[in-house]
Amino acid sequence: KTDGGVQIGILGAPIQSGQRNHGVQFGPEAIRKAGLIEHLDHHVGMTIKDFGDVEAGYVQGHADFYLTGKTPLRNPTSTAQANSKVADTVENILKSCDVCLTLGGDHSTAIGTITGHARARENISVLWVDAHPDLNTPVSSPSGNIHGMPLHFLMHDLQNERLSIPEFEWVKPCITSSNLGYIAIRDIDPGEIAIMKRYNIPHCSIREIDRNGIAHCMEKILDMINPSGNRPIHLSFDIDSLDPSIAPATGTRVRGGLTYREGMYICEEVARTGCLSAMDLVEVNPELSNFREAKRTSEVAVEIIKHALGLSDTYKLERHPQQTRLK
Ligand code: 5AB
Ligand code: MN
Ligand code: MN
Ligand code: MN
Repeated sequence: KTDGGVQIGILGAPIQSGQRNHGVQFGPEAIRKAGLIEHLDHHVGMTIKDFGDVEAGYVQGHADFYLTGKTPLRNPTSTAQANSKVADTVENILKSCDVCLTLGGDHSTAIGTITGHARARENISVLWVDAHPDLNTPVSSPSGNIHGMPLHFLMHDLQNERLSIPEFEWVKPCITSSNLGYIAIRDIDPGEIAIMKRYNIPHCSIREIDRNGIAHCMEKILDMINPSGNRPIHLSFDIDSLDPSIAPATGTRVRGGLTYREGMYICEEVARTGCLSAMDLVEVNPELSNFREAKRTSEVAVEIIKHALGLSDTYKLERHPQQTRLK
């Protein structure tokens, strides 16, 4: 580790097996092509190290996991194997870097990134920015898609809902309902609502943002998941949290999302905590829209990342002079 300030490690996780749209595996490439590295490089007090892409090794036709009377779980083997590599790589990156940024890929990637983060740092908190809570169990899932289930694998409270799915044995619970917080959720399945209520999971739905404003919501949610302000924060940003008019190139668009500024404000407030230690930017699928919309979505993804890393001009303008670093 050099003393050149904050070290940011970047990893691509071109995982697609957690859902059924072709193209999300090109997310890392699209975000890089939109100029990610160029935008992050050459900032005083920040060093960038690109670790390339994890070998996702998608095997088409890997057996689904059948459940009686239910939609089968899709591609569990590919998803588990790729995520195991993501977990090892994130853990390793965090040995030499202050922050690990992972580019998805679908949101099943968070199984790997959060596991790796929790192995490398104690007491992490997760801020989940998404239209969806991604808290389904294989039984509650309406789709069988693992990108809608990553958190049920990881939460201590939900371990009794886990099925013994081959290849997932390495995934150990590492978060509880008091260190997970949601913001921008608006498309929530019945099983997810039940779990959120049962375990009192902190959240600010899009409706609460309508009512109280983004500034109040960010204050509330950060206070709940990081009360003494010293926990390493894992920011898991699903691009579908943003309104589809801003980020159209994604697989599960839900109307009525975050405005551009609300999305950026969330990230600026995370930067302001000085606690960001891992970030996922997931679900950019450049094949689900025309070229211009895909390019626009990737450019917004780059902006989201810049804001979370404290590189927005609006944040710099109000920042205290000695706060030149993330941590
Ligand atoms: B995403 C849905 N809840 O489980 C399900 O994009 C959608 O990572 C999940 O948030 C969306 O299939 C997963 C209906
Ligand atoms: Mn998601
Ligand atoms: Mn989503
Ligand atoms: Mn989605």
